[in-house]
Amino acid sequence: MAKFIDYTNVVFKAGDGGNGIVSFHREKFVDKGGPSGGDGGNGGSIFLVGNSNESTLYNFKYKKIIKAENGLNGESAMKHGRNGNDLFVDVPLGTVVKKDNERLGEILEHGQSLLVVRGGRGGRGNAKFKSSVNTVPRLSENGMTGEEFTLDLELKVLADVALVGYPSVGKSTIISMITNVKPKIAEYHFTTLIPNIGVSSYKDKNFVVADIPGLISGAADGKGLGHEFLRHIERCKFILHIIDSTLPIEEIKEKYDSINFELSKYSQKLSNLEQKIVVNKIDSIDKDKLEIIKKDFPNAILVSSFNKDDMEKLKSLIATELQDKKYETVVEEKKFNYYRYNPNKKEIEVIRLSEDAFEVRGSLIDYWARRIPITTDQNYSRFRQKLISSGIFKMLEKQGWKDGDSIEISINGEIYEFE
Ligand SMILES: Nc1nc2c(ncn2[C@@H]2O[C@H](COP(=O)(O)OP(=O)(O)OP(=O)(O)O)[C@@H](O)[C@H]2O)c(=O)[nH]1
Ligand SMILES: [Mg+2]
Repeated sequence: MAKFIDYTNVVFKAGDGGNGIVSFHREKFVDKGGPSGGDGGNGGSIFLVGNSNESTLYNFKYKKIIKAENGLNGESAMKHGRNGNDLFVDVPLGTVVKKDNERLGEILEHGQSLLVVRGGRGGRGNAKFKSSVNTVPRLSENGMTGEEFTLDLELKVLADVALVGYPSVGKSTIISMITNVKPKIAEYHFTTLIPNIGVSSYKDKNFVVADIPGLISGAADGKGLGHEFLRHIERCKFILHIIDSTLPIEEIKEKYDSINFELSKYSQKLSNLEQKIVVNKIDSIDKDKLEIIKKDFPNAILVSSFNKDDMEKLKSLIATELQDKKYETVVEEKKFNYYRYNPNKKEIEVIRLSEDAFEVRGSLIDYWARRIPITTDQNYSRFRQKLISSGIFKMLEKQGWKDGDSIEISINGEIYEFE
């Protein structure tokens, strides 16, 4: 059986944009054609997509880097480079996506998608730079790097209702009777090691039921198994608290209280969650015991999980309870957009390295250094122009540089010489 993986981190790398190129029409007997360098393709972006057939994050246990395709470079004859394909990665419903502890979004529905990294924009080819003043443009742009983030994926199982209780009270038996899952059932404690999630239906309503491993006293502090899974049931709309009627009445009460204590100790949310009490195994107790239990738990529903009618009753109760309960969740979807630079002019920094060498830092400068390949004189002039309008030469003057003196500027680890 696949392990239940409910937390992982993965590197998502969107595709880089392809470069635009410089090229000119070349036809036989035609001396000089116009510019014909095509644009680079956009890099592929990555989306997470909710898939109700996935139940764990197991797929990401070994696959730690997920990459989308790069855009291809432009070609001559105005050929646009192919865009990198976007990548759609299936995740189970209930997957919460975080970056540096900030929540990017959450997948709640089958088919719902969340953009996690944006592909880099392709660069323009020289055909795009043709103008009345520059009919022979030797200008082009490189594609931008696609976004790359390490994201935390956290699965909070999305069940409508959770079966909660001590080990061996019959939780797995109940889920096997009311849903499509067939978990292991046995008399010994801790038969269930990872949650079982099943889909049930009553009349035309479908709902998802979770059976989590049995809880024991001390669960919230890590005793037994159930604590690991308590966070999953925080998302439920309500809890079915299952009680074993065959135990001595004092023990029943103690266990009932201790489960509630563990829930409240774990979180405010869990202790506030609405509960319905289900007293199970009534096939194995006598009338007197049944009466006592009825008195102690007047609002409980009394069932035997072996009895079909009882299980129908239970399903009907769940369906009624769920009628007007909705998940309270926030889904913040980023609007899809190829990665555009969003530079901050103010953050430019000029550091003097020596008499005639400076290091310049800042997102605007980095952007242009990456965007404009210094492969032609025109590209060089354009780059220089971008640096001038960014204001760095004024900043350099303040640091003692004189216009006309040659200067070495280091950007992104590359050295540029200007004079
Ligand atoms: N007599 C009787 N026995 C039941 C009933 N429901 C479950 N059992 C038995 O109780 C034992 C435990 O059942 P499980 O469904 O495995 O219990 P669980 O709550 O899932 O237990 P853990 O997974 O260990 O937490 C099994 O031997 C079941 O056959 C019932 O309604 N009546
Ligand atoms: Mg079980």
